[in-house]
Parts: sequence; C-alpha cells; structure tokens
Amino acid sequence: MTIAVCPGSYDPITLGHLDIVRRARTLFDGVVVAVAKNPGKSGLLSPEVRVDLARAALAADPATADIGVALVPGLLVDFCREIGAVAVVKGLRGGADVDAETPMALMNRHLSGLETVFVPADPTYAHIASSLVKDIARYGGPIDDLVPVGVAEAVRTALAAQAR
Ligand code: COD
Repeated sequence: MTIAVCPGSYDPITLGHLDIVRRARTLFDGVVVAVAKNPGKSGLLSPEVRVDLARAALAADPATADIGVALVPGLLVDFCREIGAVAVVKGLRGGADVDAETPMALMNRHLSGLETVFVPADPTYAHIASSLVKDIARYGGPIDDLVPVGVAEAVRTALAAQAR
C-alpha cells in the first residue's frame, strides 16, 4: 500500500488544494493531508480550524472521503516516516511555486530520502492562493467560489475576530 502526504498551511483550504489532493488520490493507494506550519507565513485560522475545514471538504466528495487529515507540528519528514508515506505531493501553479517548492523537495530528500511528486495546477484553479483569498475577504470581496463550502464563512468570522 503506497501512501502519499499532501502537506500545506491550508490557511484556508481552497479549491486548488482540493484538486491536487483529489488527483493525488488517483496515483496512490492512500493519501493523508498534513496541516503543517510554514514559519514564513503568519496564520489567520487556528491549526484546529484548518484541520476541521479540510476534513469537512474532503468528506463532502466520495473521491476524497477516505482521506485523513493530520496536524503536523514538527518536521514533515518525521510525520511521513511515522505513517510510512512514500512520497509528498505538491501542486505547482507556476515559476514562483517551482522556486519555493524545489528547495523543500530537495531538503526533504536530503533529510530522509523522501521524494516529492509535483502535480501541475489545473488552469481552472491556478490563480487561487490562500493568501489572495484572505486578502480579498479582508476587503469584503467575494471568496465563496474559490473555497469549499463553509470555508468562506470561517474566514470571514476569523477576520472579524481579528479586527476586534
Ligand atoms: N493549485 C494547485 N496547487 C496549489 C494551489 C492551487 N490553486 N494553491 C496551493 N497549492 C499548492 C502549493 O503550491 C503547495 O504545494 C501546496 O498546495 C500547499 O500550499 P499552502 O500555501 O497551503 O502551503 P505552504 O506552501 O505554506 O506549505 C509549506 C509547508 C507547511 C508544507 C512547509 O513549510 C512544511 O513542510 N512545513 C513543516 C515543517 C518542515 O518540515 N519544514 C522543513 C521543510 S523542507
């Protein structure tokens, strides 16, 4: 049984993330979504809320309903070793993602031999980024068609709490 991990900040999970996870599931016997910490990004949603939103989004689609979601507080390679994952799957939207993802892929391989599989973003979703979703929502713009059901409301609630 080959297991792959789809890691990310998922702050929040978007339709672009979901597409990559769905396609990863067609390549591997099992997939686990890992909600991990990117020290370069300040978060909006709590890690627990990110996990809950990802679980709900995956459960809503029969193609992803068997995918688990885990909170990974430490190194991704340690988590992958613990669960016996053979690969990491990442989405690439363009050159900026290549530049950001390649060093991480090489470092994960250096640390533990873990390989990364890159999946090109579907053009339908390639413009979606969690940071843009939050940016649009901050100014009251529409984000409902960029994220799974329930996520837009959670983002708006978190932004309102932050503003208080
Ligand atoms: N279409 C396709 N792919 C997409 C889209 C989209 N619209 N949006 C995002 N993606 C891809 C990204 O390119 C990325 O591959 C993945 O989805 C996750 O994206 P984000 O933005 O949610 O997450 P990142 O990039 O902030 O995640 C970085 C990690 C948290 C995975 C990284 O920092 C990490 O592994 N942290 C754990 C600690 C660790 O092991 N550090 C050492 C790393 S070498």
